[in-house]
Amino acid sequence: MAEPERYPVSDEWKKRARVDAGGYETLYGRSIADPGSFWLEQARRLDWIKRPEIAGDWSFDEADFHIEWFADGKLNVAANCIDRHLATRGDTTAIIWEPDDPKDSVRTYTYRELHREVCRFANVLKGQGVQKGDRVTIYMPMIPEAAFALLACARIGAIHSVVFGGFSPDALAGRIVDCDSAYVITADAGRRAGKMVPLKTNVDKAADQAPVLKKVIVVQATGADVTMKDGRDVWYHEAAQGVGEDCPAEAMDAEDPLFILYTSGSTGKPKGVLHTSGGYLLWTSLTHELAFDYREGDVYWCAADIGWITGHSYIVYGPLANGATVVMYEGVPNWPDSSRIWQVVDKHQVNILYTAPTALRALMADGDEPVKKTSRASLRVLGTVGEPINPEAWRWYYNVVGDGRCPIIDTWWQTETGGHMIAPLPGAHDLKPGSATRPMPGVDPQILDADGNVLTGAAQGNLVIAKSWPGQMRTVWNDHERFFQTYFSTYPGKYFTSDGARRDADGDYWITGRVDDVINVSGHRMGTAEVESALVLHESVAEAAVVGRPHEVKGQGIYAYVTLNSGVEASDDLRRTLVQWVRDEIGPIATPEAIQFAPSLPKTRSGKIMRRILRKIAEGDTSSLGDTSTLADPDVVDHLIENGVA
Ligand code: 6R9
Repeated sequence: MAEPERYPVSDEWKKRARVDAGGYETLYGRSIADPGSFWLEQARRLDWIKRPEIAGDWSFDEADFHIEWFADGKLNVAANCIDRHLATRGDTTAIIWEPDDPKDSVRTYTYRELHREVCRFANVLKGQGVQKGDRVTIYMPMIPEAAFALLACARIGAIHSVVFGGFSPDALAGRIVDCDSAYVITADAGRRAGKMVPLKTNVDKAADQAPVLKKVIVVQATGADVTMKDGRDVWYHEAAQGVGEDCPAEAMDAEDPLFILYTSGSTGKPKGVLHTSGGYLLWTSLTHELAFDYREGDVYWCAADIGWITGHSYIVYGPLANGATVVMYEGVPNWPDSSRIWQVVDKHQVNILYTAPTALRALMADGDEPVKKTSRASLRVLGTVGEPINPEAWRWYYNVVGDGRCPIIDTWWQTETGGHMIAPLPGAHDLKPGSATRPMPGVDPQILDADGNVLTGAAQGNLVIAKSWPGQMRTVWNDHERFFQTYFSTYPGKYFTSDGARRDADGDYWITGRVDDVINVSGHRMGTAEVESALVLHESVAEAAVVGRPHEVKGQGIYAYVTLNSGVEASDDLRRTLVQWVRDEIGPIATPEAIQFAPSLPKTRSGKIMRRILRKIAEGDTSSLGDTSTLADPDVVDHLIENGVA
């Protein structure tokens, strides 16, 4: 293989690096050789009510399966993100909120103001009956109140479950019911790219399927007309009148739950990933500082949505724990025009920008001019997350956006990992477009072959993590057995990531993508099984099989094979109906790119759908279908090839 393109650490970065190449080796070496003392020392970066004396206590073995970090410690996550900064940074800006429409006003909150807002929000929640340990569903647009809501839950020890505002009422209802959440926090509506998202109306529809729901707290964000149900719905601004501006922070055990976040897997309905308090906060705070070389006074912008793990860990918890000034953006990168994101960078003098390859590819398609007409001189570090970044997008980010000055920090991690797992540290690692390079302290990645043999040196295979780390998820809500089965049964004693990876001769990691039936659409995880279940719910559909196929901007698009019930006529109308049906069932992110009607699907004699073949046909690559002799009816394949959707 040709020597990969390499971008060595610049002289300037060698000088300014917080952790240089040698420093990384020392740090990483200690974290692996002596994790106990390493992590107890790291734990000092947090403010503990009771400082822990034990670090990790865990076993991935079935007989003794348990994961705990800092279990004897007590802290409050919100107090770590707010109160402890008041003495030194009370007047520092915590949140700069940039509205969807550039003509609307920016809102800013200092740490002192954030304290007041979060305390009031917490008191409103208490006033509505929320108690420690209760689940609170948050279905919000990207407005400051969304961050207040998360932190208010953390302050009183309630467990938040954020549901992305783009999910449908059905998807929302499923998530409310799964974690028995009696409370929903929402807004009248949200704004995105000049359009209104009817959040409250969606909650009303979800409520019909979620009898457990008792109270809906509604933030007035747009003035949109909504109906309020007596006894159930409460306006936030009314409930907040007269509540106290101080609310004591609950002393939580390090292992008390902080939040649940639903994510797609290869089978079944979405899993409620549970993160706890101490280890998660330590992990997000440490990785935010290391990966982005975060410095006091930096303006930091993570352009994700709070509905995803990236928003939890790197808009709210990590940066606020570090006392950062965080830009929170309501809109999308390319509205009103494709210069918007760079204009926001200039407007707020952003130093660190963190976004997704899919956004970069969409912007890249509009050329360099919208970028070049802005200054971007404030930028120092550029991060990326969500999917493998293709070298073209990487180079564009580096050369055009960063003018060749800013290291690209390609961060590989998952909802399950809480924070960054593999990423270069600016100033420590040479960069290679498409490589996430090196593990974070304490992360012990291994590449395994299908039989579970550990491969050494340059190798390609399945990526596992051999040791626990503080930010690891602790369970699947209400289904600890599923937690073990999903992540620890494939390769006993190891956490299986479901990603494939390659390690090159320098020891740098390259993530090759999911090896399970999860599709990555615009950096968002979508289970093929979820889309299939939505399709077969339609009265015309007998059977469905969904695969991913490469998409220029989204990374992957959803391609669905649909077998209709007998007597139902295939038509373009029905195709449109089914696309809309899936959007209504799950949400716009699950929109199928293509639907191919198939009289039958290729199956093995035991009835298993041969997805490998379906993937190839969807990609239009029919020259190498491999062995089709095990199919029950090999003729099916010819029909599918002839009728493939371009
Ligand atoms: C943080 C987040 C996780 C999946 C993960 C992998 C893919 C994320 C990546 C990446 C290559 C990167 N992924 N970051 N692949 N390079 N830098 O995205 O969490 O939504 O749970 O998705 O995303 O396939 O397994 P989540």
